[in-house]
Amino acid sequence: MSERFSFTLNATDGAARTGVIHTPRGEIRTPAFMPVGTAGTVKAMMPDSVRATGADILLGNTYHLMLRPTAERIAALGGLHRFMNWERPILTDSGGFQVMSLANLRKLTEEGVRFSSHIDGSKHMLSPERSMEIQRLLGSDIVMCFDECPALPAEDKVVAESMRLSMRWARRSREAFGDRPGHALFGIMQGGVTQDLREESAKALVEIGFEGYAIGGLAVGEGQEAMFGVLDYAPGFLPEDKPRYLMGVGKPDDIVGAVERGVDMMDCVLPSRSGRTGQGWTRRGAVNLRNARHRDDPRPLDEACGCPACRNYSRAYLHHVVRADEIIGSMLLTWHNLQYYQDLMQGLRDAIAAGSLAGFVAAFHENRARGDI
Ligand code: PRF
Ligand code: ZN
Repeated sequence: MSERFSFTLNATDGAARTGVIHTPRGEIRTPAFMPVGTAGTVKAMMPDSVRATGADILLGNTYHLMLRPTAERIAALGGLHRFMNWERPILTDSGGFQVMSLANLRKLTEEGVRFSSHIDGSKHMLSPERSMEIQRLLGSDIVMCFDECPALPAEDKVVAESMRLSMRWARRSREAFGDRPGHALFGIMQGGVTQDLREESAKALVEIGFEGYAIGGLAVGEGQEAMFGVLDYAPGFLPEDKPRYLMGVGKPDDIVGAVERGVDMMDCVLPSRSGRTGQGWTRRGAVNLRNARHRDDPRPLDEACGCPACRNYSRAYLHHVVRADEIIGSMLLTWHNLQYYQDLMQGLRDAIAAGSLAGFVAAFHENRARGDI
């Protein structure tokens, strides 16, 4: 294993790319989907099971872990990897985005954000410097810059001011991160759905210099068409030889569209969260297992899936445990959904390597148009 962080691009097909991110904790095959492990756990999954679905990397959250159990406590116990028993790479988000959606009494200044905890009301502060310190204490392999993400729609002036603040914070993040071989710092592009602002943001980040670049500020209310509109040009503003990460995306068709446009990494709570509400994602689209039509159905959720939910149980059983609020319902559907997402990523990687992405994407959409079984 290489002791440094690097990215190898292996093949392209149109704007889409496939490659490998090398880290001292293992390789990340791209395009990669990162399951979300917000509070030191991918809810309803054991780490070995998450790995068994094909995940190379997890996402963790500065905001949640700083509040509970605290970054200092995790550091004293040997870091987040050991604490949660996941020895492979972890990417941590920087906290600003979660403060804005979860915390109370937020006060934003040039320095950073003061806020009170959504858990117990206690007062806290996050700044570029404090976020870098927390992500270092956690032992994160891929650290995200501290940024601000405005909700859309918003006025151009508001989006521009917010983006420029995020770029000043990106420089402070780079300086506070320092030199940490084997660990990477990713910049985050902002600028809403305005091309000039996206370009200005990309230039500012590239001038500072990062090991990878995220596209932030999307999937925040603009809709898929507008998001794809930005993804038609935004990846092209970023260096070809560095990974590109689209933050907080998305549904399977968002993922396919983003990969077609040159995105290498993504994360989303959707497969795990919707698994806990009885929703299963399959090649034929979303299936609600609560629906009475599954009550007597002996067939698996998805014939083509190798996960334990599909190998060992009927739709009738899944319907029963979901309706009865049994914990195994959340466990099985989360596993299935994460398996479906990782199988989709493997399909995309293989298709890009074979130069057959267009055919793969056409089949993906045809299957979904046919509907569930
Ligand atoms: N910034 C950060 N985290 C994020 C986002 C962002 O813009 C998004 C937007 N989809 C999700 N998570 N730091
Ligand atoms: Zn399955």
